Amino acid sequence: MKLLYSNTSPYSRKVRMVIHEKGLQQVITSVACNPFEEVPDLEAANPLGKVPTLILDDGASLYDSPVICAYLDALTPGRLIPESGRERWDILRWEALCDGMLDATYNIVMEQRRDAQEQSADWIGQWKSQVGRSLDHIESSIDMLPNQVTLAQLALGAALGYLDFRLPDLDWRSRCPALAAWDGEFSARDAMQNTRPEHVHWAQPTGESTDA
Ligand SMILES: N[C@@H](CCC(=O)N[C@@H](CS)C(=O)NCC(=O)O)C(=O)O
Repeated sequence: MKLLYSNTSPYSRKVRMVIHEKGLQQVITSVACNPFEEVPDLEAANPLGKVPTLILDDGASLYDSPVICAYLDALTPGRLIPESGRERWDILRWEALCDGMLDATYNIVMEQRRDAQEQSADWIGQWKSQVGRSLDHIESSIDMLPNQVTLAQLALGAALGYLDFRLPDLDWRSRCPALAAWDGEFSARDAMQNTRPEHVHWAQPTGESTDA
């Protein structure tokens, strides 16, 4: 299998964390690419041209990140997503919440890259409210996470890591001390340490950073 990913993409990070937790590194070749450039392999595999995209051994492809995570999880025993019952829906809801917080953060990052006069303060305000409400909700329900590691914790780690990486001024730790304590411990995990985003500078004619 081949994973098309970007080092700075938080959705890719969640998938790469699943690969680590499930011990699938040997069966997946990870290929870094910049989805904001023309990448024929990526566009052929995923008409949306987004990372992460997983290409299976028979040439079929899977996207987006929740689909890839569920597929990889089902490959081996020791599930990150419970197979049935209420627990399954709880974990998928956690993933949806963390991914939604990521969507809002990503939108802010992209909007703030536009020329100042083209940016919408209304939209940025709306996305910041979504992030703030999500953080408050997670802060008050962090004790509801299961004791064993599931996809919920991986999605949360990826979302908080992206806030640190792209919006450090938001200072979510001051707002959410319980979450900060949780993150302090969880960040030490191999899956988090081995997937940390780095400032990648793809060759751009303008010299601007256009990675996620
Ligand atoms: N819902 C998708 C979101 C994927 C996504 O937006 N990826 C970004 C990088 S973080 C991307 O490839 N953007 C390129 C584009 O929008 O053209 C998922 O969960 O995989």
